[in-house]
Amino acid sequence: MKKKADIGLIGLAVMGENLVLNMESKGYTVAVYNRTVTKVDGFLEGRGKGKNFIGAHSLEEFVASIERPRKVMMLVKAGKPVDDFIELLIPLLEPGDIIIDGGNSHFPDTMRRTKQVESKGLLYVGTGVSGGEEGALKGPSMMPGGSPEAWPHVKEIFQSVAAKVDGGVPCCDWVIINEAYHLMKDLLGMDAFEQHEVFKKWNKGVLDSYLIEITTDILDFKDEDGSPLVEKILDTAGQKGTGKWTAVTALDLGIPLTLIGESVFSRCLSAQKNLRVKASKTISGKKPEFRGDKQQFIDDLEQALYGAKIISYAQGYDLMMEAAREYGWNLNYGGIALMWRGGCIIRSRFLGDIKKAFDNNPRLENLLLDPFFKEAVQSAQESWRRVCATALLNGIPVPALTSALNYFDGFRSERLPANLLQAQRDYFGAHQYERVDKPRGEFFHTDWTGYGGSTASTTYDV
Ligand code: 2AM
Repeated sequence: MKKKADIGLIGLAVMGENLVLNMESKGYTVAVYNRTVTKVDGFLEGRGKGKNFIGAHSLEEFVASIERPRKVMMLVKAGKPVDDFIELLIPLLEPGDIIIDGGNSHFPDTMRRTKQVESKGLLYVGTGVSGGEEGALKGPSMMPGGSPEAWPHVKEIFQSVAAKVDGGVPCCDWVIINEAYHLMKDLLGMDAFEQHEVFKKWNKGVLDSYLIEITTDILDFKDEDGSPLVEKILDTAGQKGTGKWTAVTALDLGIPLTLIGESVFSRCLSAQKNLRVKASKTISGKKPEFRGDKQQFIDDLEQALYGAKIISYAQGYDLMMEAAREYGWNLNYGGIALMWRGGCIIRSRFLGDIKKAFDNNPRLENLLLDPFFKEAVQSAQESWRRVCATALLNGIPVPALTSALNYFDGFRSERLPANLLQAQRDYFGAHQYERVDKPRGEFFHTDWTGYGGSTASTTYDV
């Protein structure tokens, strides 16, 4: 065993344990520490036995066991525990040492911590580690940011543990898939095993992706009595907060990230189980009744999912571009797509097409303006409209599919009815408006009622 560790990791929970095993398997010696110190011993006697780990029972011992410049990675609960460990580490570390946060921290926290840690002469990296337990062990998608000077020091370790693919938003795909499942189940009357066959086929086409793949497996998974396990799972979704953070950021930046917003709200509605049970007994509505060609509808669904998925990426990139402008980030958009191609739960064949779009036009303003994606959405739209219309007529909620289609129709409209909105705002609040026949930036106020006066309030943007 080497005398000192190449990297240290704090937080031996599921992700931490799997990530250090991954690092060790790539030839690195890893120092490990955990708040509850007994977990360190448990790990060294269990999955870490006989391997190149240095277990520490105090932070002092932990820091002293790492080669300089030290790389100290935390995989602890997001929020206060991260700040607490930073406070404890700062006095123990020396200039040039690097603190790395691998938890799912909210990016404004990472920006704040980068400043704080850099002011002490240390470097900071915040990195998303996606791919769940299996990803951490076999190769996660890693999405680092923070002090640029830290990158050369962590690059080798990160790239060797990260997922490899030939040739890095996230919960929206999931919801669209759930809506397809809902339609097949309640409108077409298909059981989970029949649906499994459809998903299996979809995974060989344009929808080929990790989430379609795991859905295929889930639908075929039998409970002890031989029936599909999925039908026995309570329909109340949990969330860890990343979807909500993304939607809140979009609201702060004024970007129409409607799919992720709808996805988060759909989960909230699903969580109101008791209320829904009560409502379902008292409110009557349309009962699903399918008339038509079942196979045609399934083919339409595939196209609807594809169209909505393109919209969700177009919206996600729109948000990243605005955040980059707002915070002065220099993002490599094609590279981001490639980073997500392995390990990450949003990995899909499709990400290679996004990379191509940015290679063809590095200044692409929106994915929907790229010829490949424009074509794909245009050819999906007939099917997609039929699916949404049929779902609405049959009373089956499809918030993600429809909000994506609404966004698409809004995005391709030269003129939206916001002119009336501006008139109303000027009428009730003297908020002023711009005119189609005058240059942008010139504002007008009208005395709509004849007794309103001519004082206009100041204008503001979202
Ligand atoms: P524990 O084993 O001592 O609970 C995931 O929960 C990881 O974050 C675990 O390693 C856990 O340590 C750590 N963790 C959770 N809350 C923490 C806190 N308030 N301070 C320090 N570590 C914490």
